[in-house]
Amino acid sequence: MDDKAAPPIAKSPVGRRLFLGLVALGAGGIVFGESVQNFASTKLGSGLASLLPGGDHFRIYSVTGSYPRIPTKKYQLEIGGLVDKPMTLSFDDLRALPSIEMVKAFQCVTGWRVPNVSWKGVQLSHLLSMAGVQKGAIAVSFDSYDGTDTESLTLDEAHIPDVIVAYEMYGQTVSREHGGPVRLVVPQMYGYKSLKWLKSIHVADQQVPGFWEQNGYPVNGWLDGWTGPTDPNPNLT
Ligand SMILES: Nc1nc2c(c(=O)[nH]1)N[C@H]1C(S)=C(S)[C@@H](COP(=O)(O)O)O[C@H]1N2
Ligand SMILES: [Mo]
Repeated sequence: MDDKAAPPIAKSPVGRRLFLGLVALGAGGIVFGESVQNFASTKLGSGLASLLPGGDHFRIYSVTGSYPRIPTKKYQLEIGGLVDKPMTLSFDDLRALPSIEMVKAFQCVTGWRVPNVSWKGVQLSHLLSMAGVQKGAIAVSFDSYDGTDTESLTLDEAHIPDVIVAYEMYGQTVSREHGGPVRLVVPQMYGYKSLKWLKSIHVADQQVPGFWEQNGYPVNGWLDGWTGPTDPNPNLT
């Protein structure tokens, strides 16, 4: 992989260290969208130790090195592409839809795994049936408010019941650093499929590999049946 192809990447630190630990790859350097200095103050204040890597704890990732700030009042989810009824949903619209709650392990390719994460959100399959998937569609693409990360699922994968558009994590609105207010959660696949700061859902007649896949990760991110290297692209993680 040519390093120049990779955008600036955070080297998987936690909290403020994410901001401080950014590594620029390639000649372009980094343009910061906004400061992230206070992003996790509540959590850090209430238990720094619980966020440190090494145990059963999340590491916070952002391929852009910053975290979009999206107030719930301004949040919008676009659904379009090969659908009968393209739509834009607000945070309140999403919350008003039938929801599911689930408790699942969350696992990153790099080896960390968090058991028993509770999520609440709307099944992707429900959103797809609301929008009305048209003939010829075979895949779904996802864009992030970070402007860089993208993901994709086959239409069949998108209909798996535990694939959700999540707005709550551990009983609270998904936090900014975890991709809030709304992120995708695909529990049966590696974490990179669970796109944070979800902006849009696009139904299509072809599957376009997402950001991580363009950087060496398998398009098929199933936890079972992983045949790739433990860390397909250490530059990214
Ligand atoms: N927008 C966006 N979504 C993303 C990522 C990212 O860098 N940007 N990283 C992915 C990876 S590799 C993992 S393991 C999880 C990590 O979720 P967390 O940051 O909430 O721990 O988010 C995934 N979704
Ligand atoms: Mo990951």
